Amino acid sequence: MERKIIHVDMDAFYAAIEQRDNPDLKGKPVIIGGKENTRGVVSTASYEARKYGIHSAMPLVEAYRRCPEAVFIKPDLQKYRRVSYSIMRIFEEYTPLVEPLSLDEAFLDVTGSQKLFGSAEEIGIKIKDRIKKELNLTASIGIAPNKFLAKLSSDLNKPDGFNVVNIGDLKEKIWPLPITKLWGIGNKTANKLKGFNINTIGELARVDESLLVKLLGSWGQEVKRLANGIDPRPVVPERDAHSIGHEITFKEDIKDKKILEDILLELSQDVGWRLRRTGFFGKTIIVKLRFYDFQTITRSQTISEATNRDDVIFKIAQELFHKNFSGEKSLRLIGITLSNLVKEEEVKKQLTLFNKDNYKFEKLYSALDKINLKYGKETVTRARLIKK
Ligand code: TTP
Ligand code: MG
Repeated sequence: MERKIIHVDMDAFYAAIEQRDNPDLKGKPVIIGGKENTRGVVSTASYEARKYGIHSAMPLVEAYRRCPEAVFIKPDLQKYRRVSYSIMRIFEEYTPLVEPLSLDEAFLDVTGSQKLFGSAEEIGIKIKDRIKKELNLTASIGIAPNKFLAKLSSDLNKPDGFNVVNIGDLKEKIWPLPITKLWGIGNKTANKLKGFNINTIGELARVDESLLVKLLGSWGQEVKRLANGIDPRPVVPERDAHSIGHEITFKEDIKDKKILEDILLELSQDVGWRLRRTGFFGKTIIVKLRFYDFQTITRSQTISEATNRDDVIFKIAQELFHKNFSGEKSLRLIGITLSNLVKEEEVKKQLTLFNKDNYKFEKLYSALDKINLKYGKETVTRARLIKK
C-alpha cells in the first residue's frame, strides 16, 4: 500500500504567535530574536519583514539596517513551546506516528488512519482548520508518499499552503523547483552545481551520479535518489527513537563564534525540552558540524549521569564546539543530538545518594515545564522576575 505522509510546518512560527497575541503587530514587519542593534541573530521574521530580505540566523544589526521600522521582540520560548505542545496534540489525535522535527514542524504517517478519519487529504484539511480555529495560527501542509516530497510540498505555496504531490506529479510540480529548495543545499552549493548546468531538481535527477558524488561526496547518491522522488525513510515517533536531536542548516554560512553559540543554546533548549516531554534522559551528547565545503564532523561526549537539563547539554555542546571549531572555515549546519537514551523510570531506579541533588534539579525542570504548559507563561517563575 502506498504510504501517505503529511508534513506540517507552521508559518513564521514565533512571529505569527506574537502577531496573534498583540493585534498592533498585525501586518507589520516583526523580528523575533532580541532588541534591535544588540548582539545576536534573528530567530524568525514575519512575512512582512521577509520582504526586506530578512531571514533566520541573520545578525540583528543587519536586520535593523535593512528595516529600522520593524518591531524587534525577544523570543518567549515558554510560550512557543506551549503552542507547539497543543499543535502536536492535535496531530496525535489522527495518528500515533508523529515525528516532530522542531517546535513548529512534524511528519505524520497517516497511511493507517484513513479508514477512521477519511483520506489523507481530508485529514490534512481537518488539521489545518483545527490549527486555525483552536490556535488562530496558519500552517502549511504537504501530502505525499514520502517524507522528502511531503516536505517540499508544504513549502510550495507558503504561507497558508496546502499541496498534494504524488509520484506522477514529480515532473510537473517538483522538477522545475530550484535546487536550493532541496534540504541542505544553500547558495554556495547551488553556485557550484550551476557551474555544471544543474539549476533545478529535475536537472539534478538526471545528472550522472558519479559527478554528483564528486561534487557533494557520498551525500550525492542520496540527493540523486531524492530528486527522483525515492525516499524510504520511515516516520519515527520520538518515543521509539534511539536519539533525540535537532539541527539547523543556515541560509548563509556562518563563521561568527558568538552567533554560533547562541544557536547552540537554542538547540540545547529545544533538545532538553523534547527529552523532558518524551520522558527520556540522554547520556551521550553529540555535536554535528558541517563546514561550507561539506566536510562533516560529529563529536560526542558521554557523561556518567544521564541528563535532560538544557544547561548541562549546552555546557558540553559548547565544549565540543570550541574544541572542533577554529573559526577558519565557516559552517553551513550545526546540530545537537542526545543518544544513549534512558527512560525516566530507569534513571529513578539508578538513583544513588550522590546524584540525588541532580535528580531534584531534573524534577524541578519537568515540573516547571508542566505547570507553565498547563496554566500559562510564568505561572512559576524566578522571584526576581516578579514585578512588585
Ligand atoms: P522555520 O519553520 O524554519 O521558520 P518559520 O516557521 O519562522 O517560517 P516558515 O516556516 O513560514 O518559513 O522555523 C520555525 C521556528 O524555529 C521559527 O519561528 C524560529 C525558530 N528558528 C530559530 O530560532 N532559528 C533558526 O535559525 C530557524 C531556521 C528557526
Ligand atoms: Mg515554520
